[in-house]
Amino acid sequence: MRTPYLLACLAAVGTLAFTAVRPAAAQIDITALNCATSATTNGHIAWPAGDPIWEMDVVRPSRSSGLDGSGLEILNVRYRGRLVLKRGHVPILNVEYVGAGCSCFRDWSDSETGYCVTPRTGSGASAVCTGATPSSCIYNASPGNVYTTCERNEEGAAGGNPGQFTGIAVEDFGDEMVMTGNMQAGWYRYRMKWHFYADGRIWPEYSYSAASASCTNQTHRHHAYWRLDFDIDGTPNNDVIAEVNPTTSTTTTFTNEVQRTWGTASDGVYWTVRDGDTNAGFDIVPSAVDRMLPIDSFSKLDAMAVRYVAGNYDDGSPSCPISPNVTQLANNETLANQDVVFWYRSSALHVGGDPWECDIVGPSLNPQNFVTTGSEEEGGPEAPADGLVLESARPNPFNPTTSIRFRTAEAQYVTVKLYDVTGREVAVLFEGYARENREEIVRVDGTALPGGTYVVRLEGENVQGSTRVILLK
Ligand SMILES: [Cu+2]
Repeated sequence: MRTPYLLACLAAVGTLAFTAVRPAAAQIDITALNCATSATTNGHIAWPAGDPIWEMDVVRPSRSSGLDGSGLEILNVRYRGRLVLKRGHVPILNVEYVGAGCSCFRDWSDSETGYCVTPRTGSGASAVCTGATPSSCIYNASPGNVYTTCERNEEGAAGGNPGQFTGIAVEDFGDEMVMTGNMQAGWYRYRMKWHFYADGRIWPEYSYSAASASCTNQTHRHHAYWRLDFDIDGTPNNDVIAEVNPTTSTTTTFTNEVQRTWGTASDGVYWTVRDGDTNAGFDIVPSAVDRMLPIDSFSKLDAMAVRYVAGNYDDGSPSCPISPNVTQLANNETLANQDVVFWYRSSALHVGGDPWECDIVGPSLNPQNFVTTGSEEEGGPEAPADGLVLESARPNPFNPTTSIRFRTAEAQYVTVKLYDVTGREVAVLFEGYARENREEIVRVDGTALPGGTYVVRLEGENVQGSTRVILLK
């Protein structure tokens, strides 16, 4: 049985499934650029240029709000002209050590470190940026040129700053616009990205990497707390947050402030935020890696629905763990007809002895009920094939692995294969029974493949689709 709700989901997400790749020319408008150290916002970004799907004000990490900064901060985010987020950022960032001697640290997110945004030669420890370092605090980089400590670590190099650029890099990948900030706190290098897709999805991404030190070589847990101040459709006092458990078919609307956990991973718990008038909003879906670390006495919560209080961006604590004062944010006040804020924890387990690992986390924000008319779609994404949501790979470009999510409206047998540009089949990525409207994740492992563009093609009994991935080596 498909419910109207699920149909609405498919309609909203489906428009993004088969987006035409836009030309690689500069398609991002950067205006109101203000790099002064007194600036409260550093610039306005519109993408694609001319007829933007996404618009927002951005703040570089060194200017970000909160006690310890909050990373690459976005303000006044509009999707197809409609306000969705008043503010998005990460005001709380903790590291928790499993072994003795290092305990835990509250890290800061307002110290930027250099990275590469221009073409580079070599890789890993020998990677070198070529050309002059852009002087602007917001730079429109050619897609694929953003190279931070995370990528460097993944290529086996020890920590270090791979370039001199600080500030915000923006890239246009055709069906996706990505903004990047790169930060440093002690031994750690934190990369924060916002991915905005033509189909309305948002992927807030956090990546944890490090330099080698006695503590970073111990097993530890990273916890970033996203603060998402939704003001869907510009009416701040009528957004509604709910929790959905698809396994028990339960939807719980939060009438009062609350701290929550996603519970058993197989339950697939996620959260929704909707405008009380238009019902437009987002599903906030944890990624599998986010779910790897359940809450404990240190991390406290997976999600939290609270009332907006001006300037109240964190738990008021300069040190770890999460202050008991965080409960003052969620102390059972009513959420009815209030401006609501959603908090979400993205965490990663960083296993000792592998300090060069870069752990990439973050939920998926999937748009719902942003009904688009035919005229709005002209020149935009192609119409979706019936009954299939095939998302773009993330990350993309990638090295060495990436993943792609899909759902079919009806249960059916599905194969997903990887082809090279000549059409030669390279790998079978998925072969099996896809359940009715349940997300499946397909992994692409490029370890043994040459760099280049590949096509991922899905064939079902009554659906088909494809998406492109770029392996950078
Ligand atoms: Cu780590």
